Amino acid sequence: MLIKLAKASDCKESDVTPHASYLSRRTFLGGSMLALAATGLPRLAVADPSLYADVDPGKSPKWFANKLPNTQWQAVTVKGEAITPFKDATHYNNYYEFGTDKGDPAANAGALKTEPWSVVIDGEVAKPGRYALEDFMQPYQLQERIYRMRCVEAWSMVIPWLGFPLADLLKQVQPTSKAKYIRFETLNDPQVMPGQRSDFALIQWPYVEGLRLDEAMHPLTILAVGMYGRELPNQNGAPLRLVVPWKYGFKGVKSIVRISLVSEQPTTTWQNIAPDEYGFFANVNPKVDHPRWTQARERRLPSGLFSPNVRDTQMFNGYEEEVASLYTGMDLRKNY
Ligand SMILES: Nc1nc2c(c(=O)[nH]1)N[C@H]1C(S)=C(S)[C@@H](COP(=O)(O)O)O[C@H]1N2
Ligand SMILES: [Mo]
Repeated sequence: MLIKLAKASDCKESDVTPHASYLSRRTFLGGSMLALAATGLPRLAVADPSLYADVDPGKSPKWFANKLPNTQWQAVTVKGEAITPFKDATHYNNYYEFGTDKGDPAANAGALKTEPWSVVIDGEVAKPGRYALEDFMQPYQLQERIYRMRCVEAWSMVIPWLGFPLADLLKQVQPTSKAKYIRFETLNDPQVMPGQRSDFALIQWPYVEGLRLDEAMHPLTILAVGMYGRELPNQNGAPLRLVVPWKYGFKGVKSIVRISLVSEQPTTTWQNIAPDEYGFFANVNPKVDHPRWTQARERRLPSGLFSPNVRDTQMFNGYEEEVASLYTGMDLRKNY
């Protein structure tokens, strides 16, 4: 039996999640798109890589293992949609710093050293600073969020992330009244990132992305450090990446080294390259086509020649109920 969950926007978040409240907190996650398996089914250890087929458990750092939600839980998923196999999620990637072919990030990102790692918080905040990743993560317990991910190129996946709400970080660092947007930067290191050395010179590194502050505060917006019950593989943006499930995948900036609160809308990487094709908002919208292809449908991975696995794209990637109110009165055709 499946139980429908409350809307994500019904959730009231507290800064830190004690283990005991983890299960009850899951209930806000769902909206119409998540379902909670009822009691009676076998209970599984949370965020256990063995839950997912063919997962290489990796060797997560100690701080990571200590943050796994260790309460017994019941499986939560995107209702009626299978989780994408780990192999596809880790071998069909966009991470142009490591090359533009889908297999390049898996082949090249192994050279990225994610320990030690530090994150700078600056701009319009009461508490700026530079943090070692484990200190940065100290206040947060990891939550598992199983989200659809829709790339602007019209393919999609369903990925079980491990992360925490970006809103919780913002509560810690305290944006000033001048902060209207948040800006993220990926590591810039041509020595380990062959894509930054190549003649794909259209991109001005580092990769930059941003959100309006209310989008950043939305309970569905998370910073992820893991997926499939383990730490993020490098090609997926280790050790820290943004996940905004109602937006095209390019908003999900990888390997973050800097988070800035700013008063003006930041210029973002893809907007800078082709402003008529990639907007700042980049909300998934089947009614607003890309100038060169339709956005009405998507290929859900795994997708092959004989079973392309094509499905209709949903408004706001299926999270309309939760996020539509962020855009009331906005022309989504102009603000693509
Ligand atoms: N730094 C950086 N972040 C990035 C990209 C990139 O090229 N560089 N590609 C984006 C795009 S287009 C997508 S679809 C997602 C892909 O995430 P995945 O490879 O984990 O599926 O990462 C996004 N984040
Ligand atoms: Mo993408």
